[in-house]
Amino acid sequence: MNDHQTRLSLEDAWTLSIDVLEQNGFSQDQAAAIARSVMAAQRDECHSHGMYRLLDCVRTVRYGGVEPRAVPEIHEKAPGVISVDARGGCSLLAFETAREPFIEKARATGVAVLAVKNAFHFSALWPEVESLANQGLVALAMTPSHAYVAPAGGHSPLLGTNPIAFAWPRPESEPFVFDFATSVVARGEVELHRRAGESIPEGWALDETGQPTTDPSAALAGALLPFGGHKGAALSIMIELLAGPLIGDRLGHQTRPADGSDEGAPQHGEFILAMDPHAFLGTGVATRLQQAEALFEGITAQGARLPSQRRYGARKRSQAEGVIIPQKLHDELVKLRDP
Ligand code: NDP
Ligand code: PYC
Repeated sequence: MNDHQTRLSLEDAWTLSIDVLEQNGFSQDQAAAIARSVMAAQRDECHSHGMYRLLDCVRTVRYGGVEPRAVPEIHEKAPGVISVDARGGCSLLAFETAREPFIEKARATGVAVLAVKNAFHFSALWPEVESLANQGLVALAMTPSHAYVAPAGGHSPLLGTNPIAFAWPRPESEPFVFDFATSVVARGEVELHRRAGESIPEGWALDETGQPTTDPSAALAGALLPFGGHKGAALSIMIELLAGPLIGDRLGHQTRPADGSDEGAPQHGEFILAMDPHAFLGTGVATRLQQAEALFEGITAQGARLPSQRRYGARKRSQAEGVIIPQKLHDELVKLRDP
């Protein structure tokens, strides 16, 4: 920890988050769902979607981009399809509202999709898929975010940063989980570099004229690049299609980001798929989960790490020692709590 940072217990960080949200108009339920997500991210040291995102939540409610007291509404669409209308509120309470019926559906039908619609969506996806894997399900989630990313070979923002997250239950440890943007990094990471006065690595972004840049402000005004060139871009397009037109919601370029810039509605959708291994394997689930363990052991035996390994380590550390956030962020949050 350095002089520009402050340490908070998990309890104090939780209380500060809730107070900031409720003071700025979010209902108790909306605030709690948002705080659970940003606190999980802060605890696991996923800084780009941790407490810093509370600033976006307040900014968005102030310009009218989110309905802070929305009550989500569940719709049964088909035996394996459930939809939850966030009604302009945050995606997080919509997911939480639909989570139990979704799990029941996945268990009853073997495979189920949850379509979250009309949601202000700012969060990391891993808490959602991890929570499903903790119930023994295999889960995949994706959302189209906003037009921040140039297509491979292009020069202007069109695709979202479009994250994809996957979780696999493990018999004797936390689930295997990955969750990443299909841009080289999440835009939040570029924003954190800008706030810290640091340049970004080459290969992350283009400026407004389509030239490569290492200046985070120029990158935020320009376009991020997809990871892996045409491969990341194709995955990103798939995410736009599944979490947009397929579920009856918007593409990334039809939305407006949290800062209220650009035309369009601030809300969009999320697509979540859950698969129950029992439907595929019956009594053979334990054997097959053990087979998967051999793959994980093979990876770590080479000295490589599993996605989520760092995060679970950070979780243990934060549970013992609390979280560290920039002093500047703490001051900004206190100001939002005590206007
Ligand atoms: P990263 O590029 O940091 O990738 C994160 C994933 O890769 C994690 O699962 C991480 O595991 C894993 N990982 C990182 N390094 C390694 C390694 N060396 N070996 C194995 N696995 C590794 O994240 P992004 O910047 O792309 O995305 C960050 C977050 O932003 C995500 O949670 C995403 O959901 C969120 N996001 C949300 C958006 C939205 O619209 N709501 C839009 C875009 C992004 P670990 O955590 O253990 O390090
Ligand atoms: O970090 O790219 C991002 C992002 C977009 C929307 C929410 N997070």
